[in-house]
Amino acid sequence: MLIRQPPAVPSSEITDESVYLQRRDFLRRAGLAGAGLALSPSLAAQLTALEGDTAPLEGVRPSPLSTTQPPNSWEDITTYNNFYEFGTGKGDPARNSGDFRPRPWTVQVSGECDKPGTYHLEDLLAPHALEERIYRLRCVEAWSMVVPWAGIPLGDMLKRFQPNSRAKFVRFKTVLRPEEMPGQRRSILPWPYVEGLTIAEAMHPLAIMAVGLYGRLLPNQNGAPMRLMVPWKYGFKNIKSVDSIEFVERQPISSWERAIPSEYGFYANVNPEVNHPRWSQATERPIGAGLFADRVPTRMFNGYADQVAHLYQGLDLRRNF
Ligand SMILES: Nc1nc2c(c(=O)[nH]1)N[C@H]1C(S)=C(S)[C@@H](COP(=O)(O)O)O[C@H]1N2
Ligand SMILES: [Mo]
Repeated sequence: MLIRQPPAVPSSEITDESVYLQRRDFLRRAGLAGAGLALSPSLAAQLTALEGDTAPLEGVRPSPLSTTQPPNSWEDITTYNNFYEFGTGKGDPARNSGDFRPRPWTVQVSGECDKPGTYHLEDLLAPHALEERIYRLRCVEAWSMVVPWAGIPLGDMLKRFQPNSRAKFVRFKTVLRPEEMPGQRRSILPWPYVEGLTIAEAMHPLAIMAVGLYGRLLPNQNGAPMRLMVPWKYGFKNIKSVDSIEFVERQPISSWERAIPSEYGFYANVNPEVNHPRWSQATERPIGAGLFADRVPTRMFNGYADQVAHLYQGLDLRRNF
């Protein structure tokens, strides 16, 4: 039985989920949600210097963009994963990612922008406040979870690279390290994993780069040290362990589109009316609800339609799936 409880943290420091949730509710009731604690340089250093994959983070502020739905457990979120670089089984990423080294970490920024370069992760994060974003996650395989991420708005990070007028899309890439990622030694997918967004999607306030989970550093199996989280799209858009950000003029081709173009489109917005060629997308199975729990209806844009539908006005979402 695999329990991924944080290693090497004194038990006095371990924030158990219920305490964590109480503290969050307290902060919300106390109206501290808007108190903008900027990410301190020490915290920025912490993010890259700490050994161990789940050290606690400080100064994570609640966000009004979070759902009030109860999050899944740490156990669910860290042992039921898709991260094919570590194998295709749901338990493989937790089991096989122990040798992955997410610190120190650099990100290559290139393409249509005025500030390209190689950036240390701590420098990318330092100017920003870490926010908690509790989001629904809907996998294209028709299961779902609710996850309390910690991260920064993607748009705020991207603006600092000063994209120019030719930057119509952003292309993200996962690190290529077959020596640390056993799945990359087999041709399960075209490696490295690539994903993309339109600039308008990337600048949307709901889109974040997550660096934490449950107030702790992101575990390897969830995409350490930094992964995308765009909650109105199917899970596979949320590329993990990002080491490259490229501003491009043409729509990038994602790994899933390249592998199976008839099944996976570029947009991949959650849409209960457009079925996967091999299964219905009308309902989903909430993870953690128990073996005999009912499936629940899937919502347009995963329930975020009020915030994001305007991005797709005039686009035929059946053809552009
Ligand atoms: N690099 C990479 N990113 C990835 C994947 C992957 O296999 N490789 N799987 C995707 C899929 S299908 C899903 S559902 C989510 C799962 O994120 P989680 O394991 O943190 O819940 O990650 C996405 N990001
Ligand atoms: Mo997924």
